[in-house]
Amino acid sequence: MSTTRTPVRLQAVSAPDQPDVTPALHELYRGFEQELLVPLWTEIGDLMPAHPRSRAVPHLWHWDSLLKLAARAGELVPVGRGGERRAIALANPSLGGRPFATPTLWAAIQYLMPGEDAPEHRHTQHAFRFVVEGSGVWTVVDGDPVPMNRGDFLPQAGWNWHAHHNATTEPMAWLDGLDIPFQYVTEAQFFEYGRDELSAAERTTPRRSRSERLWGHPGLRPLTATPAPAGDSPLLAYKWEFTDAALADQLALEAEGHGGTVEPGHAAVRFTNPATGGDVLSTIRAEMHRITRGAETAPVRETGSSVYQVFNGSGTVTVGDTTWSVTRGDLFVVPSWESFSARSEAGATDSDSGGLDLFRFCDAPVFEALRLNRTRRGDA
Ligand code: 1HN
Repeated sequence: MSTTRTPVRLQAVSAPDQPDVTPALHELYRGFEQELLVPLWTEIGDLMPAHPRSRAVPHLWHWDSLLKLAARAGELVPVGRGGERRAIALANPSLGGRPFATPTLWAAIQYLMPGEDAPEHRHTQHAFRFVVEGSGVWTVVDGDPVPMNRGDFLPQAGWNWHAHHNATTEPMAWLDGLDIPFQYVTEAQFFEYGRDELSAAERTTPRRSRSERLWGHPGLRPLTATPAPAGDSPLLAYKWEFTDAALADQLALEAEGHGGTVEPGHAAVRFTNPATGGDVLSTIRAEMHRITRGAETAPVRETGSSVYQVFNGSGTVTVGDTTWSVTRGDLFVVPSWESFSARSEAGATDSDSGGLDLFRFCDAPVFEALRLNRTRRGDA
């Protein structure tokens, strides 16, 4: 492997706490450069900021623009071995053109044409699919075909074999979230190709996957001889009907005076591992929030970054100093320690829930495991 040596460049500066810039000081700094040394006193402000200053910026992508480009890619670019997936990633404008929505999270629109197959492979990166519209694709995870329909959340833990198969006559698009940028800095990634063709049994299209039949019963842990895999969720799909009912029940309880919501007019659920109650993936947290028409959430800052997708309804969201109007499918990024709030309003798209439904994923499990998580509620 060839290595390129990045020169160290140091600038002697005059500052109240620094010695005068003399020829001797210049010579000391040239000595540091030659030996590839950097003194702390020139770097400390950047290395140890008083609070997080994300390299990422808040940004919004409109779903209708993404969908048009993905559909055009469907006409022009085949899917197959090598490229593996027709996935088009959100590139945060301040992350150097890399396909990184935030410093830790990948988010992409994936598009599969009628009858197409995305070939089997596996990787250490943890992933999920979230379906904002459409149906007709089955994702096959370790041989288990799992249907994907609007509102469904499908975790895809690292190192499982997976392929996708569009069994219908319509194209389908969905959101992919992965921890690719995080794993990139860990330098612990592995990837393998699987089989080129799925078996006939794997190309069937059952209404429920085997994983849902075993693990998808609320509060009931199967006493199965098949042990739950360590860590990641054994449940491969969280169907919209259950998510929707949970949110509707929270708001109904609140209306009846029995609490249940996060704050007035704001219901929320987290997708969890039914075997442990913990996060659905070891590096990614996923949640669905419902804000009733006219309600507004209190601003919250958190360490770690999030990506949101509007699932239902319209409204405005404020990230740091920026406020956007958003509608179904739109995606936006909340960088670390930027405050976030959302308001539900009548807008361009009808809402089947009567409010603003926001799907959110974030890197909180990593921050919690490392005890780097911090939250601040309110305007401060
Ligand atoms: C991948 O395997 C999928 O399986 C989606 O659908 C996006 C982005 C980079 C690398 C692998 C998928 C991906 C990916």
